[in-house]
Amino acid sequence: MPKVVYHYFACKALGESGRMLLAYGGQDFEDHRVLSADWPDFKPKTPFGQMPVLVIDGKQYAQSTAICRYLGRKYGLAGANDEEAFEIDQNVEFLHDIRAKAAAVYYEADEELKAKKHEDFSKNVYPDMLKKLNSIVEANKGHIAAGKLTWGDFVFTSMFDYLKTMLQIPDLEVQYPAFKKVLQSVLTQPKVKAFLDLGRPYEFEF
Ligand SMILES: N[C@@H](CCC(=O)N[C@@H](CS)C(=O)NCC(=O)O)C(=O)O
Repeated sequence: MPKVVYHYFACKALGESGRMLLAYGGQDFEDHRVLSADWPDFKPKTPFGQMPVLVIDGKQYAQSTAICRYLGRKYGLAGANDEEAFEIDQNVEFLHDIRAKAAAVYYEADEELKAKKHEDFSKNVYPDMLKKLNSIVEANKGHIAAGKLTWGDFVFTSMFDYLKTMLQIPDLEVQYPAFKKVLQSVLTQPKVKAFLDLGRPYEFEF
């Protein structure tokens, strides 16, 4: 087995997916949770000044989607053919589109503008996107793509709390019960569950 180290903040967001995929694949790995106080020193040592970073036998790889796609391929979670793989990519890109829209509002520094944008997006942007995502999940029997468990489900599960915070919709899974199925499909995987049951601490809520 290769020697694997995974660097990410002590939170879920864009990085828990990689941890859960490594656990799913039964890969022994060093789960290095970088505390925010240590980040300024660590940042210049990463390929793009961001995390997650996956290190395999001493070689660093970055970009969360590329990491998840790679691990998905390795562990049989990347679709049965090019078209299924394409569909996973497509729907994961859509998840990131939702995340990016909501993050642009959430991180707006001007509080007045932030409130205005939130009101606008909550009326004119989020409902359509979330309804579309809900239809995708329903059509895929509780999954992000391909009608079965794929690495896309791990991406969704990892970023779910982050998404709820950015969208400012704390009951997102109540409004869209199909989303719970995606979460369950990942969180009930025995090796993922065993890994999460280790109870490694988080520094941030999402
Ligand atoms: N496109 C990159 C974005 C990674 C990213 O935004 N990472 C954030 C944490 S979620 C980060 O490292 N932030 C610290 C910084 O930019 O200094 C990916 O998907 O991996």
